[in-house]
Amino acid sequence: GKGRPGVQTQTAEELYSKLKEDVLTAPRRVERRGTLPCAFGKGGTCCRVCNMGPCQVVEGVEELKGVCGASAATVVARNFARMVAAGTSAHSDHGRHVAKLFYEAVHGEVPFEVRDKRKLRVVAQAFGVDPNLPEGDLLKELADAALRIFSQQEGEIILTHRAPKPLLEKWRQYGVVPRGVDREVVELTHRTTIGVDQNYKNILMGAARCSLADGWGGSMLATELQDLLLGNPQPIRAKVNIGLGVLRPDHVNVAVHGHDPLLADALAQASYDPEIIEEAKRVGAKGINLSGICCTGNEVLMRKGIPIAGSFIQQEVAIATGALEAVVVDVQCIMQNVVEIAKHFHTAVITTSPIAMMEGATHIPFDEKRALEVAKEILRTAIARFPQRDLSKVNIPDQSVDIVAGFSHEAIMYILGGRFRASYKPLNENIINGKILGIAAIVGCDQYRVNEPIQVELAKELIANNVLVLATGCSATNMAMAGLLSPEAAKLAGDGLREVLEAVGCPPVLHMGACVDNSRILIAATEIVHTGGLGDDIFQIPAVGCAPQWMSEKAIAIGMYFVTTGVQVVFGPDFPTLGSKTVTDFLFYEIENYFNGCWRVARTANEFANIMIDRINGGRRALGI
Ligand code: BF8
Repeated sequence: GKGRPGVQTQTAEELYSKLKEDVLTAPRRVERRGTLPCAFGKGGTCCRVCNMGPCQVVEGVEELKGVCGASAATVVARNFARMVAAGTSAHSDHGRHVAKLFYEAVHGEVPFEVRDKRKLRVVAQAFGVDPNLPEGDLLKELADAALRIFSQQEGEIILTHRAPKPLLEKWRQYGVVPRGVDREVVELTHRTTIGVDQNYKNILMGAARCSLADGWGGSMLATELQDLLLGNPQPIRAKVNIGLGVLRPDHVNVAVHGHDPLLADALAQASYDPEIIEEAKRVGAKGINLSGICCTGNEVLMRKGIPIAGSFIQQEVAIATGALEAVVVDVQCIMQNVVEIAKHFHTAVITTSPIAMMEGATHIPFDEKRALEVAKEILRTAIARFPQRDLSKVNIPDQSVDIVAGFSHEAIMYILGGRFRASYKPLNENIINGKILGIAAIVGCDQYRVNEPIQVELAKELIANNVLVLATGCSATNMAMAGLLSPEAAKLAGDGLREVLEAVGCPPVLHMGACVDNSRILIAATEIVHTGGLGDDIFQIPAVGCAPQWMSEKAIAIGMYFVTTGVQVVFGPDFPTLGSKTVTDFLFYEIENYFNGCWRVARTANEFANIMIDRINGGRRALGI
């Protein structure tokens, strides 16, 4: 920051435009490619599933069906379903990694201890394990039950039984209760290959079932087991900084980027190791400074209070500070361009996963059984880069903001209801009496094709209208950087919401974690239903969700499981089915007749807010409140 020796104080924007002069950055690639992405791909009407094509398909034009005769509806539904399958596989493969580690941990192969016994019993019950078993047996049965979430060939995966009864019955009625994640993903990939499922509705119902295997399966499992292994997030009262300004000019700076908190946890431990600190001092640094990027950032922020350097769109500019010795990546949302940018600086890009290698990066495989050892090796690689830091290139923007994060669904319950009568009752009451109009989740990515801070504008508008905002993923990071995650931001709220927030010292936007932690919202919604007064199914809660700058297939999987759970979900600035009116009408309107949830698309903060507040008001009217 200002006054720190050897550090200039350009803003992140200035830094980025300077970087753009030397190297092709992602925003510059957007400029160069023109403003419009491929029209057929964007609308979902490019069919690439066989070698008679690829075929561009136009709805309603016989001549422009696929060579095989595939209609636009079939092609669009297939492409959409494949996005759901890919998104589900990403969250769930992350979950599998956690489940495997959990299995190894309870069988004594990796040291660990579950501190939160209450949560252990709740999770055991959710996985169908008798919570009164002796702890050793309980853990082993839980580990087996967790692995079944992936491998179960027939019948309903047990976590779906956490849903409110009427919702589960609806899912049963329409045949979308998922079997094991692996089966659902494989089947959906199969049925969308050439010449298999050609009924768009049937394909979309398949996508609905697969998405539930994500939300009420792989993602939920990842969240719950990570909480047991690493600790259940609690609001970190001590303020945490967030933004590029968290990089320190006098430390070896290491950014953890990706999605796996296990790696980040090991790096955090290693960074406190006296031996490592001594080695850092030997090269002239004061120590190791760890920060996070993307969802790994959210994970370590929620549980450890480690600061976030940036969201998805800041991964290049973080390196351009010239003060980053290493970016340590695992899986998901890591841009190939990172290596190109790093070439212009002294930064090491270190890959750690056998399924995510990058040309030009250093590969140090992460092995949980030797976690601390590997973490030290990674930090030593970073320390070795410190003497190569070019002071004339160091530019740490003086941008950082204080926030409060760590709102697991349990934490929200404690804050609202107090430690001894933790419940959602006060929240329900405040929704019923109208102090809180409703609940909105602003989740998902940020990306280079949208320049306006839509999440922030939208959140402000919702808060001003007494809507409590929940956030995860890169949207949470964006709102954090705008100051909306500090209790002082309660002053932006309408009178009713402000009164509630100020009574408990809560920010108006509650950071619930990474993208897999959207499953926390499912559990919170279920608790709200069970608490009473707001209907007996999730769709009746005056609540709505959105992902204003989504870019990853993962976001589509998340949106689909919320829709199938009964929530209206608004995406923007584009939606991948717009090339077929038939499919879009189904997902936007007809699907509501099955699951009471539906999709919408919006482009500006205002459009988002109007749709979302309308939905919340509609929900209130239906409840008669
Ligand atoms: O899972 S919000 S850009 S980092 S996909 Fe990626 Fe999107 Fe960020 Fe995390 Ni989620």
